[in-house]
Amino acid sequence: MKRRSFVARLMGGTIGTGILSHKAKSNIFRPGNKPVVVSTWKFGLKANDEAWKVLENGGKSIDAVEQGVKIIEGDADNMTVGIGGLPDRDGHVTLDACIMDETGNAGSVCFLEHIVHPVSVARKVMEDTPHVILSGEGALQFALEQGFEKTNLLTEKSERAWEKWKKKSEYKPVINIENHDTIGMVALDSNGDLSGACTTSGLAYKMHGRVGDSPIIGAGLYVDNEVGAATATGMGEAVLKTCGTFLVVELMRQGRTPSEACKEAVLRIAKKQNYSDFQIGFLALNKAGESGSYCIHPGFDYAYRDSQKSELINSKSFTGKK
Ligand code: SD4
Repeated sequence: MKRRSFVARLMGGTIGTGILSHKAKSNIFRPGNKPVVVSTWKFGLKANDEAWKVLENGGKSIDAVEQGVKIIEGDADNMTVGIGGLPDRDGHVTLDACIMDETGNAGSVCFLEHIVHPVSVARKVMEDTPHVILSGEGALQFALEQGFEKTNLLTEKSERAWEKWKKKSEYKPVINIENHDTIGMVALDSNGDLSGACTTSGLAYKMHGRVGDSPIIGAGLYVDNEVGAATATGMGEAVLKTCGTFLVVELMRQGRTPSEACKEAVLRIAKKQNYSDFQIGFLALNKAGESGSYCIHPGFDYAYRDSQKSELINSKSFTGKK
């Protein structure tokens, strides 16, 4: 983006031309609503509350998103993120997480066992290693070296669910049930900087070794501090094949609002893949603090918080035709 046109849009002006003027709203990048935090699904409300403690005190978005999603990772009653997550088909709870800051720096862990807060390990990968992704045994070794504790993540509740599943051993993720509930969070702080985090136990009863979209930069999460940030939830394979959140952010760069960008990314998936039996939800926040989402099937919602309100917003969907 040329500096002049970007600055013009920051000012709410209309100097930007060419591709940027396509569908551009003149105020899309007007610095306005900040701080603000959004996150996927209903449990995002309490994650946002935690993130808000950082944001309302003028803290950084990277700290806010880490603190926010950790609340869900540490909740053993929740069966889709962190401790208590449903295992793979062999009975292992394997976690995926990533984090990305306003400088474009990123860290990720995948196929990680025995650690309650993979997002914090991902942050250590980002800050203390020359790498972006550590996986499996190597990620665990790194976490233990960093002082994280080894914990049994398979709770009695998850083990009972797995034993029940094993009787039929059918791998058919149920829309909005077994393929939902990754927490993806993106935030804009009072300094105007964007960051994001995404963490999950992945699809229940996946093959051992399977890694989804959630720890992959550009798939489950992407942040570009000039433009906006996006996160994804749902069937990771479909998001991976379309570089989902990278696409959403690039569409915002071209002038789409967050909702329009999420919708276009869903349409790309729906055009190429048989979407009847899986859900995808995209959630985006732009540099102006405007948020939006879109999903394939009805049932996805996201949690919103700014200085005025905290609310759950029901997403428009492709098959719901709202
Ligand atoms: C995955 N995208 O592992 C994750 C699952 C998910 O809400 O988002 N569930 O494919």
